[in-house]
Amino acid sequence: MSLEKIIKAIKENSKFLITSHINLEADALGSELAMAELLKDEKKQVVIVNEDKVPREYLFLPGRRKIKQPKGNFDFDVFVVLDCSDLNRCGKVKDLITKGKLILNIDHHRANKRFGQINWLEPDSSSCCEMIYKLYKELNKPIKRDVAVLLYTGILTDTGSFRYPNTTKFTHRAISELLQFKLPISDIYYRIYESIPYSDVKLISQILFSLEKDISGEIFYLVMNREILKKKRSHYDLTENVLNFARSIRGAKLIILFKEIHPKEIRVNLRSKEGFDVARLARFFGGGGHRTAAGCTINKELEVAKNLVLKKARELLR
Ligand SMILES: [Mn+2]
Repeated sequence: MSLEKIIKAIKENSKFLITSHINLEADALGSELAMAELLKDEKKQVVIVNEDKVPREYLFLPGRRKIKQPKGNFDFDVFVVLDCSDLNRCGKVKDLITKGKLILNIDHHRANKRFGQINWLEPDSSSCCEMIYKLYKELNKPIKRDVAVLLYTGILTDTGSFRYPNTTKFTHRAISELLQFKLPISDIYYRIYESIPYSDVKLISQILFSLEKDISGEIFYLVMNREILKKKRSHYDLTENVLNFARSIRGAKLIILFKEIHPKEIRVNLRSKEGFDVARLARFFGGGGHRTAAGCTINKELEVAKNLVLKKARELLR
């Protein structure tokens, strides 16, 4: 089993570099930091390297100060990639891999590209943090309070606060154990979801103003154009916010956000409700993701990209 192979690789090696995907969020950070603690407990040498800085809303995560950026040399034998479906999603950190390094790929994305020598993939796990929790259990390692905060936060965000279908009885059992520490759950929620800068709330209102209903009546879409993106000052993720809001529309099966990154580079974010598989739609345009959350990039003008995606979406919805 691949989990056993991961454990073997941990036991047999001594220097580890941990990384995750760009656009850092709680599951990436939580699993990196919890994994680092586990390896340190095994008396290993560990460094976490990310291309991105830790976003403001996650500055409360214990241990985040130790995270480095990909500058200079790092001494390691094993390259541990967490919560990352594709090695390219590691950004510049990928360039640190040299010949002879062992790559461990630990992930829960269904479309994972199996880029590691050892691939421990659990598409039915709610989050990578849930997998790291399993690793602690498998190694019989006690979970300390700081690690509980990390794992809780990653599971919280990847399950959409325990409401997505990836939430299982195993998830709740894990959470129940983590909550033995009386974690500051309200404070964690507040820091992540209720600390939006005023200027971003104004931008959200502009994006929501663009909301349209497709002729199918089941597809709703929004546009974040150049004008809005240029006004963006903070690192707060508007995408998640507007998509979550649009998901709450009665009768919505598919939500699409078109982001005009450049005049001919349109990032398309997809969310679904009631079973529509958005990963399939994303793959058609060279992207990927989960059944309920996926994305792709189309190198065409906004209106062209919009029409292409909507046409294909209607086709798949039928
Ligand atoms: Mn994740």
